[in-house]
This record gives sequence, C-alpha cells and structure tokens, in this order.
Amino acid sequence: MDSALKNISDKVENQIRLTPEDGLALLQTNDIWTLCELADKVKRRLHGDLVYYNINRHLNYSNICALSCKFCAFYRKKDQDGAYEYSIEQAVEEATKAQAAGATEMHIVGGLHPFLPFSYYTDMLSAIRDAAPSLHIKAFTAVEIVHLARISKRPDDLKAVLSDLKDAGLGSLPGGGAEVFDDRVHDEAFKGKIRSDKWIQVHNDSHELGIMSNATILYGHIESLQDRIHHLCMLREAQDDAIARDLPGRFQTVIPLPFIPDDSELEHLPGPTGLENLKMLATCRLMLDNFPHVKAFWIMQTLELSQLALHAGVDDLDGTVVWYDITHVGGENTHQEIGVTQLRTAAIEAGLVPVERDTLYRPVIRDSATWHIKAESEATV
Ligand code: V47
Repeated sequence: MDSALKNISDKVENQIRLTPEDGLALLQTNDIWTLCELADKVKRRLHGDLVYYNINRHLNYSNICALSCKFCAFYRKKDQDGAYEYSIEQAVEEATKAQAAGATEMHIVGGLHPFLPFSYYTDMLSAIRDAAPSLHIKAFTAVEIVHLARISKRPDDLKAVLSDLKDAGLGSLPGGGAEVFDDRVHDEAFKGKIRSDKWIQVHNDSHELGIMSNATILYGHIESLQDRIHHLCMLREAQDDAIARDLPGRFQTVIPLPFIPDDSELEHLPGPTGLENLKMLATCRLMLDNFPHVKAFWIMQTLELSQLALHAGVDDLDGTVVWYDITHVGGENTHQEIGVTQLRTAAIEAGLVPVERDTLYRPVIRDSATWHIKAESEATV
C-alpha cells in the first residue's frame, strides 16, 4: 500500500472525515487498487451491492447562449449556423414521447438564451407537466436560474424565481454549471458565468424550498488538483449546512464530469485519461461523505469506464438518455442511447444488483412502459 494512504485507510475504517490534504493524496496516488478498495468500502456501507440506474430523456431546449465558455462546444450565437431553440410545442412532443416510452424523468437544460422571456420557461414546465404528468422534471442549472432571475427582473430574489418554477412543475435541479469553484479557472475558462458563491446560493435556496439537487465538477482542463479538492470541500460544506439546518432539500448526487476537448476552444488539451477518471470518481466518494450518491455519467465517462467505476465508489449510472447535444465522445451523432438491458448487464457482470430508481432514488417497479414507485410491502423484481 502507498504509505500516504495508510492513515487515510484508518480514517475510512473508523468513518473519520478526510481532510483536503487527504483528498490531494488520493488524487496523486498510483496505488489505484487501495484507492478503489477504500471507495468501494464506503459505497458498500451506503448501498451494499446495489447499482441504481434510471430511464430518462435529456432535452437541450436551445444552444443559443450569451456566454462563450472556452470548454463548451455546445453554444452558438443567435444567427450562427446550427443555432436552434425548441418551441413549447416541440418540447411537449418530446416529453409525450418520453412518457410513452416509459421514462420517469426529463432532464432539461440549455444555453443562456438572450431573448426568450421568463414565461417561456414556466410555460414549458407547466405544458410538460400537463401533457406528461408521470415525468419528473429535473431542469435548469444554477447558471440558468440566475439568468432567469435577471430576465424576470428579480436578480436578488432567486427564491421567488425558484418558487415560480416549482409551482409550474419543476421537480429538482440538475448539478450542471458548477465547473470548478476557483476564480483563476473561472476567469480563464468561463469568464462571465456565475461564480461559486452564486452557484451555491441557488442550491441552498432550492434546498430551503424543498427542491432536491445534484452537483457536478468539470475536471481535467486547466484546473489544478488542489482546485478540485477545494471544490469538493465547498460542496461538502454546503451539504453540512443543509443537514445542520434540517432543510427539506439536499444534494443527492455528485457527478464528476471529465472534460471532453473536441470542438471546444480548449481542444488542444488532452482531457483526462481513464485512470484519472477512475481516481476522480473514487476520490469524490471518499471526500463527499455527506452525499448519498456518486454518479458515473456514461455519456462522458463511457459505459466501459463507468462499469469499472462500480468497484471504485460509483453507485449510480445515468441513464437511458436518448439524445444528448452538449458533448459527443468519439463523433458528432447526438443520438446516444443505451438500453436498459445494457445498463443492467453492466452491473450484473460486475457482480452487483441493478435497481431502477426514479429521480428521488425511490425504487421503481416496471412492466414495460408502465411503472410505479415500489411500496414498502412490495418485493423488488
Ligand atoms: O453544465 C459542458 C458540462 C454540464 C463540456 O444533475 C462539459 O443528474 C465535459 O450537468 N466536457 C451538463 N463537460 C451536464 C450535467 C449533468 C449530466 C448528467 C447528469 C446530471 C445530473 C448533470 O456539462 C454543463 C457543463 O458543466 N460540460 N461542456 C465538455 N466539453
């Protein structure tokens, strides 16, 4: 065992919180076996043999964005080639198809559109809720929420904006837009976007309103390993605060997102390697002791790596996404779908037990496209 991990191993055994220095040692170690074993121990303590997955659809309603983040290959300016936006009717059509196919969740995010009014967003939510009431709507990153507060002329009342969105049908917040909580990285790679304090504030406010949320970190570009650990510690602190205040909402899941360089302004960077991805997923599990779940987003991690990560702290695979526009690993095609069988096989082959969940991690009982939340008395199929 790497001697730097000995003390950490004792802490994990005794459930003692890891320090930022411990986090750095985890990211720097070459002792991948011990790292994965420690992360797996924590994952098993929380979830045993279970691996969660969900049946969802992503809707990227517009790629038109007022920002020009250097890591992003998704955004377009209003009249640029390839710029698009969905009408409410088109969004509803996608939701109706998703519901008919048995999806439990619609994950909706887009660029910061300079011209759409606030009513577009509330109308989209309520129209989807009415047309497809069984779908949980997980929508809008903290960055979009701040944008919506500005366009609805309430820049300092994020809670009122979140409350309006909740009334219109918003179920929870996804974890995007966090990038890396560091001012140097912010100014070099995504200047103009909200900083860490605002991102955390949006999630805090949503937790106060009983809206659950997720958190991401976008790693493997121009940030340092120290920056990554600092980001994880800020998330841990925010969750500590939500727990201490007994808020009705919490962070559910951390999703470490490996930087995909293709077609971005940072295309010259190599992006993280497989080993780096594994280390990052395991380190998230070990550092974020107050987050219930660690998700491998296979669209970015690949299914192969995500499967390995099931023995490195990951308990959740997202999901049977069909169309995904923000990143494309190894090609231009936005049709990125894997079936339930492939997800389940990935878990079973790893010696684990796949469980379909809804957005709030309640087990789902399914008969083809028909499903319900498992009751206490029901056996899991
Ligand atoms: O906010 C953009 C990131 C995020 C790139 O909450 C990139 O369950 C890598 O947040 N390389 C969107 N990442 C995805 C996201 C997400 C995905 C799955 C589940 C959940 C959840 C959230 O993707 C953006 C940005 O941080 N991103 N460009 C890129 N080139």
